[in-house]
Amino acid sequence: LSLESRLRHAVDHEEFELHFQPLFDMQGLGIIGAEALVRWPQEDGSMLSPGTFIPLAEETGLIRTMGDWILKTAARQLQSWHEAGHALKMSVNLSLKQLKSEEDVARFHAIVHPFIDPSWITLELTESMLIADPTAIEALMEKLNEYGFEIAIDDFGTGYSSLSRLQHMPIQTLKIDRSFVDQIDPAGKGAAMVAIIRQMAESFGLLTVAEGIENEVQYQHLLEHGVNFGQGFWYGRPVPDAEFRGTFL
Ligand code: G
Ligand code: G
Ligand code: MN
Ligand code: NA
Repeated sequence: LSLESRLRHAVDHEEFELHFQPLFDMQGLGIIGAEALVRWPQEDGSMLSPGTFIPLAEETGLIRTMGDWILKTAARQLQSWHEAGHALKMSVNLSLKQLKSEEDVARFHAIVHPFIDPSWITLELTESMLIADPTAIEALMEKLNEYGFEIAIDDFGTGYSSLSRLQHMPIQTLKIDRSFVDQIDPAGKGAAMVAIIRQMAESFGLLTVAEGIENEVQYQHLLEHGVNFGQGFWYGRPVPDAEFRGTFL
């Protein structure tokens, strides 16, 4: 069977899982939320990561049905954490193909609101999604905000978005790309990029998340630069719900 027909079958039968990676407040060290990351369990017990099937899901359009399931499952998970007394936020990645019209925005709201108020959900759009048709995407982001969803720009610093446009975009958070965190060595250029993005975020009135924090040197450096939130293997890897609760809640 081709990967595409297996993927189609998996979408029809909802054969995916979500893993959750914790997000921490840099100052307080407390957990403030999680990012939902999709996984595809295989018959041999292995787990395919999204890099191997999201591009195909995007090409085939399957990402739309898959994305609805991801959003619903993330919202239901968040409801269950909230019911257990953990007031966390949830970040969910979106592909450009999932966000084509106002109907998509209304559907996202209809999917989420039976479980949780959309203001607990942050939708992550990559910087590259802003480039093709910034006027259209900006209007849809405004609609998302109207329904209560927050918006974060993922992989920020790698995508050549127009800074003058970014300044006026209805977004709340910049996620500093992992590649800049990787380069942190107090004298290196990675540090300069972190400082620049942080300062820009501040003057645009945006919060910052540093992704891919793998050690304490990076953490300290990001803290000193005033980055608001952190995520990475140093805090915790993406894990299934049971392990997430056992480890972080
Ligand atoms: O989890 P992993 O590091 O393998 O993720 C690889 C890529 O897949 C990341 O860029 C991530 O944003 C993307 N990804 C993970 N989960 C989802 C999802 O639910 N929807 C979309 N569109 N992309 C996702
Ligand atoms: O593109 P996006 O930011 O959505 O990608 C998220 C992916 O990054 C997750 O699939 C996760 O596995 C990966 N990731 C998260 N933290 C780290 C980290 O500290 N180091 C590395 N190498 N990858 C990470
Ligand atoms: Mn992401
Ligand atoms: Na990223």
